[in-house]
Amino acid sequence: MSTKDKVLELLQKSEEYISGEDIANRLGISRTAVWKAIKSLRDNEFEISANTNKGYFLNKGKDIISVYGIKSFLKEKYKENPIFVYDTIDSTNWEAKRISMEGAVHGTIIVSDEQTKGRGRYGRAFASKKGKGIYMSMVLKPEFDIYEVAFSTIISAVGVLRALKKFTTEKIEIKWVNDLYINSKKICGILNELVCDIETKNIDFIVTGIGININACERDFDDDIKDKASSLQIHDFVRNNIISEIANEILDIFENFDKKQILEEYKNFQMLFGKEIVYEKDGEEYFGIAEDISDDGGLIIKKDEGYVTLNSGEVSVRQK
Ligand code: BTX
Repeated sequence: MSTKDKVLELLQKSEEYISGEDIANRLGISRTAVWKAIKSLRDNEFEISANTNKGYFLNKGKDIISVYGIKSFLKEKYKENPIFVYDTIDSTNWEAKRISMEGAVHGTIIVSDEQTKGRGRYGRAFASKKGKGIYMSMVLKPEFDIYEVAFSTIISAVGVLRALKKFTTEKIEIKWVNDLYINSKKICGILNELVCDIETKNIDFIVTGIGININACERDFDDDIKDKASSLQIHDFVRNNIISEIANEILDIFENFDKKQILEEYKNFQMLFGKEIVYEKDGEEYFGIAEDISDDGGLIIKKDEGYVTLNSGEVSVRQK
């Protein structure tokens, strides 16, 4: 971790001014090194106030997503992971796939303040307005068997949920497969994409794309999603911190993969259990009660005539 990153980490975590001397002592560096780090951070658009008596204070209100900022909250073991930050981009998932084709490593993080072509599932769009959310993708290269790949979906939902719970006291639920909801409204969508070798059945890479509405309010959503979308509605936040926590959690799960525990957590936060739902199969609409999750992540639905398991597709609560 560079001196600049260490100084930024201290400033990000501090609620008040810290003197140059204090920073120097805590990091075991000279006052000149502190000053150089502050200058370099300011060159990178960080707004750092200086007061001759009190020292330095990072203006967190600006909430700029930055490589240094993300790095400062990453666990030590992930601090060298490549991070790419954009002001605007078509889609972070596209970018993740582009750089993966050129050899991006496991744990690479791509974030943008805005997406012009944010993608959802089945070719749908994901609204990604500037400054209103987090739009990030991670390149993952797990040593999974291709048949276990559905688990990446479960891991990402649990990882994001674990991270977001640190920033809100609201109850967050998972809507199968991996959307996150608060008060029955979607606050986060996750799009997992896979590139694999059909011949060898080897996974080349998975791209996990995560879109979270952070501080968007009703007027920030277009008419078509106003009624069904919401946000974390937090105001005192640092997106760099949230992004890092998500990456920390997802990478930790992959590192110590405990299938049983993750599945249990995934089940505990399901929103649809016990509810009558509508699902589609071969162009027909069906109904049933969402009851459980199978060992490979499918949704088990109870019907009058028995049980069916959905392994993919779209479900919604039946409106009567
Ligand atoms: P999805 O197809 O389930 O979600 C898209 C649907 O959700 C839309 O059809 C619309 O009804 C609704 N929707 C659109 N935008 C929003 C929003 N901001 N909040 C709530 N609901 C919305 C879910 O697909 C997966 C989305 C992944 C998005 C991330 S962002 C980073 C990465 N890059 C990228 O292009 N996609 C992923």
